[in-house]
Order: sequence, then C-alpha cells, then structure tokens
Amino acid sequence: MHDWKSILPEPLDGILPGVMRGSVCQAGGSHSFAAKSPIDGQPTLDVWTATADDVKSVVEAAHESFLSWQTVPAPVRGHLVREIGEWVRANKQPLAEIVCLESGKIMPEALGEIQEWIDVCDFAVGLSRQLYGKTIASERPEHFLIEQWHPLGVVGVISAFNFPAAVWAWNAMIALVCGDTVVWKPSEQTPLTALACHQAVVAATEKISAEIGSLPDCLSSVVIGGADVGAALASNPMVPLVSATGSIPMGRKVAATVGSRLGRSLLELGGNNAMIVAPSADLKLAVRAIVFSAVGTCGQRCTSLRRLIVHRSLASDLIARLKSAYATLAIGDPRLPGTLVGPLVGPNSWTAMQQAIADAESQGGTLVCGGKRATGVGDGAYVEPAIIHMPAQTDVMLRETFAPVLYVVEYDKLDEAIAIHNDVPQGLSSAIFTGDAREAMSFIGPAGSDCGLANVNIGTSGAEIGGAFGGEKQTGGGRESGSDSWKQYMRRTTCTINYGTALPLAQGIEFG
Ligand code: UN1
Repeated sequence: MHDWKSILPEPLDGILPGVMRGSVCQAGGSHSFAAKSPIDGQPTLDVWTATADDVKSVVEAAHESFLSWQTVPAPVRGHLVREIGEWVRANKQPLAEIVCLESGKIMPEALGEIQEWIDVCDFAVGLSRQLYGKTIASERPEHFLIEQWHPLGVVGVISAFNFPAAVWAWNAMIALVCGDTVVWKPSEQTPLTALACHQAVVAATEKISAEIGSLPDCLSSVVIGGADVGAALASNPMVPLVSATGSIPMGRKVAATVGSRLGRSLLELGGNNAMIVAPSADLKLAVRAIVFSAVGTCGQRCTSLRRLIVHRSLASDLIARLKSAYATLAIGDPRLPGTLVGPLVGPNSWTAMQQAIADAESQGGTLVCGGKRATGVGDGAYVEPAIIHMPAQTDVMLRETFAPVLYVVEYDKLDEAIAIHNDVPQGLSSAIFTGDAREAMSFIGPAGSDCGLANVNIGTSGAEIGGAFGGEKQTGGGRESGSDSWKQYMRRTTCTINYGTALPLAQGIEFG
C-alpha cells in the first residue's frame, strides 16, 4: 500500500479540516468525528464538521469566484480540468486506497471508480470546446435567432458513500468547464475521500494559476457534515442547482427544499434494477454479468442487480449455475488481492439485509444460498450474498435493499416479463439477455424497459461515463455525466437579432 495519508490536506490541531474553501483549510464547527472504516469497524482519521454558517460563507465565496470564472473562456476552463485529470492519473493508487478504506469496495473497483474520474476529465476537456448552441430560422426577414449557453452559478453537490469520488467528479468536472463553481457535501462516511479529491483541484488550480495568471480562489469547496449541512446547501438561494445522489427519502427532502425556492435539482436516487433472461440467452455470459451486477460493491451500487426475471424453461439451470458461482466468491478484506466481496458499509445494512430475507421468506420465497454472516474475516459487516427464489414479484421486491440480495422470479411470455420489470417505483438500470433481435429491440423500445439505462447482453451496473446517467420515476429523473447532461449546469438564452432597417413584429402583428 502507498502512503495515502500524504495526499490529504494538513491537519489543523491534529484534526483534518471540515471546510475546504478553495485552497484554504478551515476547522469548521465545534466538534470533530472519525468515520468508521467498513473494513474493520475502526475509526479512520479525525475530521472537523462544518456548520450551517460555514456553508453560508463558503457559498458566498463560491459565488464571488463564479462572477469571474464565468468570463474565463470555456477552453481555458478545460485546461484546468485537464490538469486535474493529470493529477488524478498520477495519484490513482492512493486515491483508490482511500476509497477502499472508507467505502469498503474492493481495490479493483476502487481503481475503476478513480478511472471514471479520469475519463470524465477527458470528456469535460473535449466538451469545453463543444458547448454548442443552435442557430434557428427566424420567421422575420433580416433577423437572426440563436441559442447560447452561459454558466449557471454555484452548483451544490451532495454525494453518497458508495461512489465517494466518481459522483462528485461527474458533476464537478462538467460544472467547472461549464463555468460554474462547486460546493460539495460528501457522505459523512467518506470525508477523507472528499478531502483527497479536493487536493486535485487545489494542485491543478495552483499550477494553472502559475501558467496563465491567477484563477479565482473558490472554484471548488468541500463542507463536511450531516443532514444539517446538506439542508443549508439545498436552501441557499445562491445555489441555482443542487445535484443530489442518495436515498429516495433524502432526495424528497432536497427536491422539496430546492423546489420551494424554485431552484433546480438534479436527482439520482435509488434503483431497483432487473435483468430479463430469455430462452435464447448465452447463459455463460449471463452468469458473469449477473454475478458482477448483483455482488459487485457488495450489492451497494445504485445500479446493482436486485431482480432476475428468468424464462421458466431456464430457471432451474440458471439458478444452479448461479449457486455454484456464488459458492466460489472470495469474501473478505477488500484491500487484499483476490477478494471479490468486501463488507457492507455498516451494521444497519446487515440488519436491512436480514429483514429483506425474512420478509422474502414470509412472502413465499426460498433461500437458494447465502444470507449469513461470513465468518473468519474480521470485524466488519461481511456477508454471504444471497439468492432467493420467489413465487412472484411480492412487496419485498418493490423496495431497494442496499445489500447483495438477488430475487429470482419466472416468466412465460416477454410481455409478462416486461410488465414485472416495470412494476416497481424506481427506474434506474435494466438489462435483457437474449439472442433474439426482436426481443432486444422490444426491450429497449418505447413499450419496453421504463428505466434511464436499458442494456442488452450486459449487466445493470458499470455504466460508462460517456452516456447520460440517471433514471426515471422515484430515481428522480436527473441525468449526470456524459451526452448532453452538461446543459443542466448552464442557462440558455435565446437571442433574436434584427440586422435590418425595419421592425417587423413576430406572428405578423400590426401595431399602430
Ligand atoms: C451509483 O451507484 O451511484 O454504473 C453510481 C455504475 C457506475 C456508477 C454507479 N458507473 O455502476
């Protein structure tokens, strides 16, 4: 292991800062805390927490910086993001180690998360020269109608423990090239990751300032704390956009607070992702995809596979293959090579997993395998991923349990499978395994999957950054990362320019 502590900011009185206002560390509020690592339940390093007043002053400083950042040409803003990407490339290993320590995900997945950050930097740099508006045909002679995209303001980012770096990066790297400044409230579980990520912005800002003259101080800031800190960010009228990732109850609160002041919110909330396995599926590929999607990150991705809808003719074969694959899973310390399943984030997740299994059994389900506490692997919440064969899609399957529990139901006709698939409150990710082009196209067509992500012959998790990421229904409707998600971080102006000598009115109106 590297010395990951070396990429954290200097402690203040032995405690890490709770507020990073640009490059300035501040203690923040009156108390400090240390998150517990899911790996062994032991506290990590002490960090100060921010208060609502800290959030207010950080947002004011971010707004001040926005006023000059918005006028910096977008390709120059891209230059900063390129430099951030270079720093992340150079520090990929220690960054991944901190992600692993705080979230409990295995090292290959932690490295993959940092790779998403590098990828989104590359994407954002290209985007910095492609923030295109349209030219529109005017109905009037000698008139010119165009659309422009301008920077929006301070973007608030609220992120969850399971992707403690990438989700901020999807938002922040795009927001920065769009000319916005960012204030980030990370999960209380992952403050060290946030402080380490922030060092990338500090280092890149220093380097680019030395090259091209000083950049504004507070392009990106971090405020560490709990729900009160999130609420202070969501309610601040100087924050035109709040992007929040996490649970549905959290998203409801953020949406209500931001909505009450008519701000914009971008929500990426829970998923309840399913895969249909059709008779023509390549079962070897399907098994690999199912195991990675259901068990990866210990079932704690928004995109994790939770429901398997299998054609009745394959069910017993597929379940048997999954049972054997699950029996070989290496469960244990996520830092060790070879481990595939790390711990749950904490004891509450274990309670939720047990409750889900008990509910499923009381609703007619049969436990195929797993569901027990894994033994001999340390003090974290290490569990055996579970598969439960259900007689039908019952209530327990309508809720997202953030743990590796996979429910299996059977179907006879594709229409029935799609109906089961869509009959849940959430709508993030989905997949079908089939060799039949008609089935595949029906699934991704308008009457198919109602999710934001619809995949064919791959699993539900592990989306690339180039596409727009997010989902429908209670998932919140937001889209982050690639494609044209950038438009949410900007404001649009429609400009009509008259270059003639007359003043014709639109709609042919004669006035006087
Ligand atoms: C999340 O769980 O919040 O598609 C994000 C994936 C990852 C992102 C997951 N690229 O699984």
